[in-house]
Amino acid sequence: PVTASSINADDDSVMDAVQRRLMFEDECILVDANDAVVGHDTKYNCHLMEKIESENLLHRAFSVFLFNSKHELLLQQRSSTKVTFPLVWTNTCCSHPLYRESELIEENYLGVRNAAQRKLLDELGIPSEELPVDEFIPLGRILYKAPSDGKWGEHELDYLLFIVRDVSMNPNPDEVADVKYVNREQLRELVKKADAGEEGLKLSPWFRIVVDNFLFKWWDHVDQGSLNEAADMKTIHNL
Ligand code: DMA
Ligand code: MN
Repeated sequence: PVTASSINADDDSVMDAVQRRLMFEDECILVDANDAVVGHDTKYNCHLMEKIESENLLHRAFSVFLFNSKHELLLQQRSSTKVTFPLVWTNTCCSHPLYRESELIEENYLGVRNAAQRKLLDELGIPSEELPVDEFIPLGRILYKAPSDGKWGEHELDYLLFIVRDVSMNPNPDEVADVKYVNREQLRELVKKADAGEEGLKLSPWFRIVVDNFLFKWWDHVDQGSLNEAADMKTIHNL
């Protein structure tokens, strides 16, 4: 569908001011395919498809999957002002650990956990006290590339973090258009609708990769309280 964002996807002058600031302020961590840090670059450069291809830029990211005590998964719809993947439905929260000391810590995945705590506050208004960093359970890493609209896209090494907690929320409209908790059946329905192109419903490519490859089996571990057994932080899944 032709949307304001797809028409304007290549024109920086119409980029939302909040998102533009983040594009230049956020300094992403560049990694190689084994997740070794090789440098850093702006969020802007890291998401330009042309640079991704010509310089083989790959950056570190994280995706949080938050479940409540009923073991429903919290989804968000990205705001219309996001530069990449506006208005798509996706997992609870995604972003990038930044090139700063607190988010580069590799021991116990503390850097990505710190970044997750920061962005869950920023995007969803979840108080950090409600999300102790040691409760994020890293389950795996995926490497993927996905074009968005126009000149933009993703090429990420993405840490998948699960957390089971009842939280309070106050979504930030600059980041989030809508939120909802879903059970397995409701998620399956959503995937069906997205596949059928119903109601203009779209899912993010990285969420879809996780749904198709890992989510339902890891959901069983949420139910069984055995997430630690599901974790495999050695493999980087190239998907
Ligand atoms: C980037 O998410 C991370 C993944 C896993 C796609 P994002 O575009 O929501 O990042 P940010 O919230 O920093 O704009
Ligand atoms: Mn990214």
